[in-house]
Amino acid sequence: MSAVGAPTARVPRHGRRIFAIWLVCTAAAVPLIVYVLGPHLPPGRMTSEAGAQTDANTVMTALVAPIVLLIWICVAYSLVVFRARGAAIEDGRPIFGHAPTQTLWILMTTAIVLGLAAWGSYTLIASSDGAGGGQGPNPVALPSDPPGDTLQVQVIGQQWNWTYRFPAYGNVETAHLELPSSTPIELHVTSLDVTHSFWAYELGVKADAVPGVDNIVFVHPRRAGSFSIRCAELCGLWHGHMFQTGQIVSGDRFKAWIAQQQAAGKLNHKYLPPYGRTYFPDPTRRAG
Ligand SMILES: [Cu+2]
Repeated sequence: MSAVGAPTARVPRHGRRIFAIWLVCTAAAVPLIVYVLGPHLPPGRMTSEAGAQTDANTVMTALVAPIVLLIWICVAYSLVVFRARGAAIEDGRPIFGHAPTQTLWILMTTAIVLGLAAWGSYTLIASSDGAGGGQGPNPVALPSDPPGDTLQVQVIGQQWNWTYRFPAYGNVETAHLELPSSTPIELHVTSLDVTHSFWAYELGVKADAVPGVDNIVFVHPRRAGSFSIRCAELCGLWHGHMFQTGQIVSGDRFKAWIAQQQAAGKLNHKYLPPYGRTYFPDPTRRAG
């Protein structure tokens, strides 16, 4: 920083020292974040969608680390080097701006923000996994899966439980969610009564469940395993009861499971309205 009335005595080049310390710390921290912390960042890699979120979290953490380190190092350096010594209370030298620093700051923040916007737009539009994240019935980009391969699963939120319907299997209704590991999935999230939010953490899915709305979410499983399901929208007294554990299983196990569900006739239709793309709460239904 340029200062007015600088004394003629040689002033140490604080900026260069700070830069050197910052460079060493950043060179150590960024590879640690990418290679050591990154694989442990949420939400994991059970699905392509979750993997893309883990990648995004890794990139963001690696990008923010140099900025956070610069702030910490400046503060620590100031505490050590610039702290008042002796009894006299003196003001520091006034600072009147520094054009190169300000220009660099504007250029760097612009580059980071525009770079992230370009990367985000690219992954949204060009990804072969599609862009359905529960934003509505018309995702801006569809997955490039072969047509006919996709399994549609309707997720119905209801005070206070989740129910699933499989239109490809005669609208069989289940109280538990199992998904085949080798098949692209298209979740259709909706609600019977109030706004819920279908949050399947390990799948990388969080989609609002709203009556009258068909929110589409694409899921591409990558490996078998169990995942937690929660409601992420305070929906009434037993909101916390909307917790389940779902499974991603092999295609054969899924076929056996769904056949079992069909055979058991676990249909809940006397409680739930017949299958539709969306549902409305009782008063509207009664009003026709
Ligand atoms: Cu809920």
